Amino acid sequence: MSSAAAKPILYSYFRSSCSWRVRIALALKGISYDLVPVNLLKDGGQQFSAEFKAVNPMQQVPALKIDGITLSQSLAIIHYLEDICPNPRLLPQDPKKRAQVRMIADHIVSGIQPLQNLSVLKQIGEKKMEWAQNCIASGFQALEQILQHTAGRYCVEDEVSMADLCLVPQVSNAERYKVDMSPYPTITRINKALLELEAFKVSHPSRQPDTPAELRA
Ligand SMILES: N[C@@H](CCC(=O)N[C@@H](CS)C(=O)NCC(=O)O)C(=O)O
Repeated sequence: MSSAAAKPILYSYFRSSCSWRVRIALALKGISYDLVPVNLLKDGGQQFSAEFKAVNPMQQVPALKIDGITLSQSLAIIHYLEDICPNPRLLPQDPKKRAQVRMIADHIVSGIQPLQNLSVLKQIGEKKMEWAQNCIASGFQALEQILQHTAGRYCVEDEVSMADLCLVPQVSNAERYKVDMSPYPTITRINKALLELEAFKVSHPSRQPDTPAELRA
């Protein structure tokens, strides 16, 4: 991103875990941006408006307008930010560790979050709480075992990586759906350590321009 370039615009919803991943990356890399809130519940869901569909045909947040292109898919956005702004790096140099970071990120991004996304829970109806708990719990059982082999202070050893950007928002979803976290001590420990970092604090759902007053920290 050149200094003369227009400020990026992030389409985000305060409580969206996928938006939070990108907000963390932007904060870590010190990229300032304008935020356009997309309320996923108001007016039947502002993601379904014609205006937003023109931004992201998938009708999901996040989307980022940057350097003359519009990107959706949080991990694709994070990879672009990594390419244009490599410091601090969010992928380790070592190929094995890089693969572990990608494995953990994919596990959350493809294997857990989509199963408990709003549009799926709407279809599930009355049993949505139980459904979300089961999806997250079975994903976390596997993740806990994986992290026992890969983790240091964070998901893969001691360097904050893309895996961590996916972990914290997913734990927040777990808390929201009242998942019992006691079987996952490694996930809980890493989440706590990450939440102490400034980039995770400023991007937190409780501190966004569209956070309702009653949920503000
Ligand atoms: N794979 C996409 C998923 C995006 C996604 O599921 N976004 C959710 C919020 S976290 C959403 O916009 N949901 C709207 C809906 O389900 O109607 C990504 O990583 O960005």
